[in-house]
Order: sequence, then C-alpha cells, then structure tokens
Amino acid sequence: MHMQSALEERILRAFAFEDKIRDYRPYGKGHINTTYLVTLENGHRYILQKISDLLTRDAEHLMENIARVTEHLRKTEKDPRKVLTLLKTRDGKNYLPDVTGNWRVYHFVEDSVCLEKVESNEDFYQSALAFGHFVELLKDFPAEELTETIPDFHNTPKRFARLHAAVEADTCGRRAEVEEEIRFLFAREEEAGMLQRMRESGELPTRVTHNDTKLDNILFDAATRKPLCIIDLDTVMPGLSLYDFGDSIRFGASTGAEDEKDLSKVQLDVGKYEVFRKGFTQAFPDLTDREKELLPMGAKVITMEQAARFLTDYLEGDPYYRIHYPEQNLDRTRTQIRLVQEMEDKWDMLS
Ligand code: ADP
Ligand code: GN1
Ligand code: MG
Repeated sequence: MHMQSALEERILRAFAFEDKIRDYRPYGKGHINTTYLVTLENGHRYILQKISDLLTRDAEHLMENIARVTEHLRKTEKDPRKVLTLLKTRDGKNYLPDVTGNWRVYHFVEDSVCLEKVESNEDFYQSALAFGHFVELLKDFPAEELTETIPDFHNTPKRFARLHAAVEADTCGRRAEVEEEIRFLFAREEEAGMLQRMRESGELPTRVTHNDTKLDNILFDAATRKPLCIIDLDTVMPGLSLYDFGDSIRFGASTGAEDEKDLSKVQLDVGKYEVFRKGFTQAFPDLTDREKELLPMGAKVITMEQAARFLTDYLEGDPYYRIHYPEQNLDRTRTQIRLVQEMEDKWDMLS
C-alpha cells in the first residue's frame, strides 16, 4: 500500500522523519492499535500507530506515561534496541492529535522477531526473564507519576460487572447462544474478584507492571533469539505482579491459539507453566511469599477476566478487540473458558 490520500500524507509529514518516505504498509497482529511500517528513502524504518480511540480518552497522559517509562528504562538499558524510542513530531511532541485520532511513531527495532506462539520451552523461559526483568527495572519508578490512563484495567469485579450489563442489555441478540459460557463465568465470579480484594486490602503489593504480557509484546533478537525489547506500553500502570504472570501463562502456556475453534487442542501445558514460573521468579526476586503462593491464582483470575472481556465484547457487537471473522470473540471466549477448566483439573500440579 502506498501513500495515497492527503490525509495520510499530512499525518506522516507531521513527524520528524530525517528523510522522505518511500513506503508504508499495515503491519503486525495487535488487537488494539492500528499499526503501519514506514520505510524512508534512506532505508530507515519506523512504526506508525494510530492509537485505538478506546484507549485515548486521555492521550496526553497515556503518551506521557510511555515517555517517562521509556526514559526510566534507558537509565539502565544502554542498548537503544532494548527500549522503545519515540520519534517526535516536528513541533516537538510525543504524538500527533488529529481529527482522525491520535498518532505516534516509534523507531523500528531492526533484526527482531515477534513470536505469535511459544515455539519452545526456552523461548518461553526467556520471555519470563524479560517480563520479570521489566517489573524489576520499574521497581524504583515513582508510581505516583503514572496516570491510570485505562482505569480499572485489571479490576476483575468491574470487568464482571460489565459482563452482567452486557448480558442484560443483549444489544445484538447474542445472549441465547452463550448461556453456557455466561453460567460458567458467573459461577466463578466470587473467586475472580479475589486478587482485586487483596490489592485493595494491601495484602498484595501494588507495583508498576506491564499489564499486557502476551508473548507478542516482546521483540526477540533474530540472531540470538534472546528477548530484546518489551513493547506495547499503553498499559504500563500500577498493578499486580500476578497480572503480568497470569497474562503470560494464559497466552503462552496454552497449547492452542487464542481463537482456536477445536477446543480439544486447547490444554494447559504444565511444563510451560513451570518454566515460566521459574524464569519470572528468578528475574523478579522481590516477589513476596504471598505473591509466590498465589501465582496459580494469578493465572486463573486473568484467564477468567479475559474470558469475561472477550464475551462482553462479543455481546456488545465487537467494539473493542479487532476481529477477522464474525465469531472470533466467541471463539476467544471459549478457549479462555477451556483453559480455566484445564487449570482447575491440573490445579494440584500448579502449586
Ligand atoms: P497492539 O496494542 O495493537 O498490540 P503493539 O504496540 O503491540 O500494538 O504493536 C503491534 C505489532 O507491531 C507488534 O506485535 C509488533 O509486531 C510490531 N511492533 C510494534 N512496535 C514495534 C517496534 N518498535 N519495532 C518493531 N516492531 C514493532
Ligand atoms: C489486547 O494489544 P494487544 O493485542 O497486545 C489487550 C489485552 C488482552 C489481549 C488479548 C490494551 O492486547 O489486554 O489481554 O488483547 N490490550 C488492551 O489478546 O486492551
Ligand atoms: Mg501488542
């Protein structure tokens, strides 16, 4: 796809690229933002993103969070490929607010690979080290300087409350086909709220966490296959270590894709769970005994929450997660539910 419309040219012109643009094209598989790869005449590449409108009620603070976090990471990580770097607009801003939405540009991390699924225990172990290290590096980041730009992002009781509302409203007439899924989740609602209650009571420490630790939010070095750079920093906010642990498990310790239709292919790989647990606890030794004890619950709660989020989106007509076919959010819901079942069946092996 080449630059065609004046609109796109206007957006690209606003950023301080050091050369003319040769080409740009849609890129990546994210569910939320709209991502393009931009190539300049001199061969340098950049990532241009239109930040999802659903994230940018407060684009100013969202981008300020990212700028501050990356600045903090750069104090320790001296290799520029290891920390996302924003390219400013010609008038010195971190992003471009435009009638079409909010746009930003990152330097492209060259010679990196983004893994869509866990291909080996070693890759998954390495991702655990990377996500654990990320929380470790943010340990001394002043959390009060971060705005909670996506309020209640992992507030599981609120996610369930939204599901109740979506079920009641049933705006798309989809409720009848998902009664079983609704029953499954609501039967576990009390347990799903457990971590949020422990966070509120102070039993679990609030830390600065990534909050979206899917495997494809790490870029691996193509040559060494070691993690290079953690990306997708929109959700870096105060949270629980168990969210980061749980979200990685939900995605990476499943034997099936997030939208697999054949549920017999979706199992919890206990070996992968263990490998990740080992790496994460090594890279983030500050975990309290209580946090360590609750790691399996972190995985289960985040998977229940994700099921509730996908199901809410399905009932509401898919306004949030990008879909590539009509029932994709339903398929995603079902894999998450299947994984929760798997966790229950294999619970003794997780502790
Ligand atoms: P989303 O929130 O939609 O998931 P991401 O920020 O994760 O958006 O970006 C989507 C994809 O774009 C990533 O999975 C990755 O493949 C690619 N990507 C993003 N930033 C970079 C970068 N700086 N260098 C190389 N690839 C990137
Ligand atoms: C979204 O942006 P992406 O694709 O990395 C979502 C996560 C979900 C995930 C499910 C900001 O992640 O919370 O766990 O989809 N990100 C946001 O695949 O909502
Ligand atoms: Mg992403």
